[in-house]
Amino acid sequence: MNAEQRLAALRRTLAADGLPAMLVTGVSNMRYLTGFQEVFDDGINAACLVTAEHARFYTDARYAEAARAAAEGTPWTVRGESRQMYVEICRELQSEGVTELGLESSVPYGRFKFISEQFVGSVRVLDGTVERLRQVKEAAEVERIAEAARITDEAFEHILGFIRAGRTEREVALELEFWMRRNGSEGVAFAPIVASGPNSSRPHATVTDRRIEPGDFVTLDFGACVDGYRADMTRTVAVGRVDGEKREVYEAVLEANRAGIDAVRGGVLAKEVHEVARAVLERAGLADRFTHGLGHGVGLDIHELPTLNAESRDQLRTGSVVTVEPGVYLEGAFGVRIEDSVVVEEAGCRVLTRSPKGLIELE
Ligand SMILES: [Mn+2]
Repeated sequence: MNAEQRLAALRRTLAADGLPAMLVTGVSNMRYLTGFQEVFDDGINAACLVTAEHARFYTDARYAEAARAAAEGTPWTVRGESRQMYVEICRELQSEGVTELGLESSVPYGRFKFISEQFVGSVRVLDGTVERLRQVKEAAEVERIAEAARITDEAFEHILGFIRAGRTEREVALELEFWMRRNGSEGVAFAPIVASGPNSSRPHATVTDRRIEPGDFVTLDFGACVDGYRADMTRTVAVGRVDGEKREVYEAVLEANRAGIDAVRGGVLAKEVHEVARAVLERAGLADRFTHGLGHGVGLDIHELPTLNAESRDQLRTGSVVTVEPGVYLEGAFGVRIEDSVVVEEAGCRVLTRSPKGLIELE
């Protein structure tokens, strides 16, 4: 991880915006900027202050030792003693003569209010600044996502032998999670979705105790996580034989997934890729049942830039990792979604999730 390059890129952005300092508080943004390993957990209390001269990581005593170890050899200075982090931040900014500060809108309101009152100067909300830097991945970041995708593929192969009529969605989700964690995933990229039968018509169904029945589609949307980097994949499998309508919908979604992947390349507009996949479903008479965007960037967060949907103004950039995930949802009946994570390349893309996509009918 190259903390120097990432800091330099942020400083260029701040200089272009005429801003002398920025306080970064989003956990994934802090993780990205510092490159620290083995410091961040879900409950971390920390803030990164970046000025033209300084890069300071503020945290409390619970994280200070780990942060100091991680900061060795990086441009970051760790402040870990203060019981009142934001008092110290405001005092230091003032002593350095900083009169304008950029904040992320994700900063908790109580802290925003405190800074607004204590900081002697003006405060500006700068959203998406670090997120835009994160959009294009370094080779080492892509490697981690690829490794997460590899574990995800192996988990899929494993779970095919576990799914059968009579198992509950919760049992399948637990087995997926357990298998991934035992095989190198740190936690999971997100709580796995296991949606069976009529539940599969809900794109982000929550896991239930429903027992899988013969003739069901089961949608599995899940991913592993390696050094903070996530993979995202969805497969829909049949349990037993499925009828003609289910097959037709499955084939249409698969064709849309393949067409979307074929349309990904550096420089293309994200909305054009969405449209290519949507057009396939339109020809199948299913476009009105494709109710979400085609995909999203993935990395330290499961949903990040760029956004692939009809309204997006994003352009796909070489080095981004994005998902391609068309779905068709017939309320009360069933749904099908097929999703892959791909790296954008100059003339196309490289698919990281390699699990089979032809219709699988489990015994
Ligand atoms: Mn996704």
